Amino acid sequence: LTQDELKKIAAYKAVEYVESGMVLGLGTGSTAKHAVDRIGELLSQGKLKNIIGIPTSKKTHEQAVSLGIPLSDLDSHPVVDLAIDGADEVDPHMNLVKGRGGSLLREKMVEGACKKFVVIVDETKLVKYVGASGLAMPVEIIPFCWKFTAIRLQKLFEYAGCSAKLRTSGENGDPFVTDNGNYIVDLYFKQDMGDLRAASDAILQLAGVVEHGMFLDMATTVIVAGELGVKVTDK
Ligand code: DER
Repeated sequence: LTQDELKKIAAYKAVEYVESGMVLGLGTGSTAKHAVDRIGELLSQGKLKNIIGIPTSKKTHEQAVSLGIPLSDLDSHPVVDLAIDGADEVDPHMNLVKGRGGSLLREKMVEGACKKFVVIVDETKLVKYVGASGLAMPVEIIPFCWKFTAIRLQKLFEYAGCSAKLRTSGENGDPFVTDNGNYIVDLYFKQDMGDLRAASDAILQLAGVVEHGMFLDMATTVIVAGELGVKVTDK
């Protein structure tokens, strides 16, 4: 099975939790895309009715519009019944790294407002500890004096061998700009950060930081699709 086929299997399994009448958080990324497609399909077949989608990015908003999924926002629906979204890393405590697609802020707002948050991943996303993949742990920051903020983030995690890099988009090397008009500094770790809650608090205390990509104690269910089958873990 290809990685994308595994993503699709996890996504379809998650959509089994969707009931008619729900307000749904619609995730962002290549795995969540399959879940949104599936919801659109069930709606068009009349197997799901009266769904309201709360998209976690402009990209997902466009996908949902093209599928005819009725959409709204957190102002109109401050409580969301269920969110389905992917993740870049899942640790053994169901802590996540998200945001490698750049949508972490709206994802965290929507998923923080959910009664249930179902995470869908293929098995390559499982890690021993957050940051262990050596891939980015994103931090959304305001553009003003981004270098000042990036250096302070790097210093914060010197003990974990952290390096901070401004995310650029395209070949011209311009800074990547999020849906919210902010920049992203990607943090790369060589060792375990240790106490993630303390790390989260330290990041958010830096003036100029908007949000980070660690989703701690937020997932209620994790669905992992692997070569040997699908594994569902509840909090
Ligand atoms: O950017 C994000 O938060 C995405 O949900 C990411 O975490 C997972 O993206 P993928 O499903 O394309 O791997």
